[in-house]
Amino acid sequence: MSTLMNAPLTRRDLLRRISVAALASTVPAWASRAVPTRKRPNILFMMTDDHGSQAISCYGSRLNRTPYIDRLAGEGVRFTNSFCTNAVCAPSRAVLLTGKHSHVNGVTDNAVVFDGSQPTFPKMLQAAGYETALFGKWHLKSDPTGFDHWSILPGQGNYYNPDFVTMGMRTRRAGYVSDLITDDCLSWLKRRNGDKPFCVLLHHKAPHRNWMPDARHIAMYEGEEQPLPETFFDDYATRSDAARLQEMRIADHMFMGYDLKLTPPDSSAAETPAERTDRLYWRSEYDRMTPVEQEQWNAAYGPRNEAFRRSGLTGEALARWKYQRYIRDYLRCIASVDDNIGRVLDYLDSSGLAEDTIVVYTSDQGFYLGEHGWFDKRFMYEEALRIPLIIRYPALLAPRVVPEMVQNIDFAPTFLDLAGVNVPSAMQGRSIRDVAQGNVPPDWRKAIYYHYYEYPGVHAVRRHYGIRTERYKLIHFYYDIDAWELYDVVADPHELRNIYNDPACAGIVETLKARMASLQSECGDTGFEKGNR
Ligand code: SGN
Ligand code: CA
Repeated sequence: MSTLMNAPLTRRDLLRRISVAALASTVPAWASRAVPTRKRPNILFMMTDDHGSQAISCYGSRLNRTPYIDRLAGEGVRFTNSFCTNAVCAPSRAVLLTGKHSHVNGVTDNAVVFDGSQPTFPKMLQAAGYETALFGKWHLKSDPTGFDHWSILPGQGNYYNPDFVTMGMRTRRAGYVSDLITDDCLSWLKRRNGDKPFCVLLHHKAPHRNWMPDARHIAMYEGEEQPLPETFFDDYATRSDAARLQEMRIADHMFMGYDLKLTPPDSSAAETPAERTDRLYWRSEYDRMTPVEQEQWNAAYGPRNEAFRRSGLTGEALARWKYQRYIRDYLRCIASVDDNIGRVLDYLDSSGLAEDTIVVYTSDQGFYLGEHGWFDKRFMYEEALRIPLIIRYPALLAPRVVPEMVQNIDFAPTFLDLAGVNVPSAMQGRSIRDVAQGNVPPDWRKAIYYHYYEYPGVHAVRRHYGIRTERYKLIHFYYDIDAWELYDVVADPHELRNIYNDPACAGIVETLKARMASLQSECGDTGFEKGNR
């Protein structure tokens, strides 16, 4: 590992220092800082939408291989206990930009418009002399702020021939979404102002619902049975009603057309409202494909769908079939993301940028890949709560695996810290730089706090908050329900035995409630059950 601490100054370094010093007099107080002694790193922050760690080979996937993500992990720091604070898209993005919990940054659910006037790490880096850019999924509804250049998908975006909004201008582009986002990022990197360090956010749409693979991966995994998760037929026996009342079961809540790619009839007087929604949703995606793409699509799915129709599957066999269709399409979308990550890594190598560029890979939250019978996220159970997190920065970080608990509130402080910019005290996360170097501060957190708000809403997951320690997880569902769950995540990693009412656990419950109350008061998340939010 090289350290640039004592390296002689190049002309470019001197110019950077002068431009930082010049900026210091005109920037807000939070951006002023000591002139860095080490070369300021570039930041390339790659994030996918809904990529559960169960589908990443360096995280032990039983399902697929992700060679380029694995390469990054092998050359960088892989976190094995990284978590989100609120497992849904827009909230997660607001958290990572601001370094603040949802109730502080305001984006508690996907419907809230992000207040882009608040401090964010891209703004602070921009003010400190970084060139900043954003490509891909954004989902915060207000226009991005703090970026010199941005090109985003409106809303959730589409897989085929998607629209982009580029600096306010909307255009439809030919191609597949993961390729286009990567193309945009690479071409910006090639044409950018080389005197400044850069911070670029490359945020994929994939593998978000409705999991439409590109032509290159459309045949991948076909004919291979993917293992069914052990908890696929979870009967929710020990859980609260929240687990039974959700609407995110693969067997019951997936659309046959839009999700499962069984082309629905064109229209029919007999269709139910749900069938109509399905048909319209699927048509709006299918119609984006060119005739050639539609032909490729039909050549792949047509015979598979015919075989399905002939099979007449019902009950458990039908649920298993749905799982196979879902998981294969999901993994195909990831294969395209992984290939595109390979393109980015190749570019960093060939351009000589790899050594001084912090490359991050993460996802906005985890995802259920059939565990508990589910797709989607939201619940504080492990699969949605956990996020993959890999950071490669050869100039500073030796490769290692880090088990300490980190959270997406830590991203903003970490980037600022690594760039030598003061971390505002209002940020609630903490830089993970020391932890990533293997120097764990003695007071590093031993518990994380979580709060999910989007109810009533799609998938009907009840509002809940909770604490997760290294051993236990305590969850309280509230709003139109009042239910507690406690899991021993070490003895019961699949969270099948809710032990909240076990008299032997009374002491643990009491301790965890007290610890949670202190986390809530530390981050200012109090009073909400009385209707404040
Ligand atoms: C859409 C999806 C949901 C998904 C949310 C939020 N339905 O509403 O399944 O939970 O997005 O996802 S869809 O029929 O429109 O695909 S998030 O990642 O943006 O939070
Ligand atoms: Ca998401």
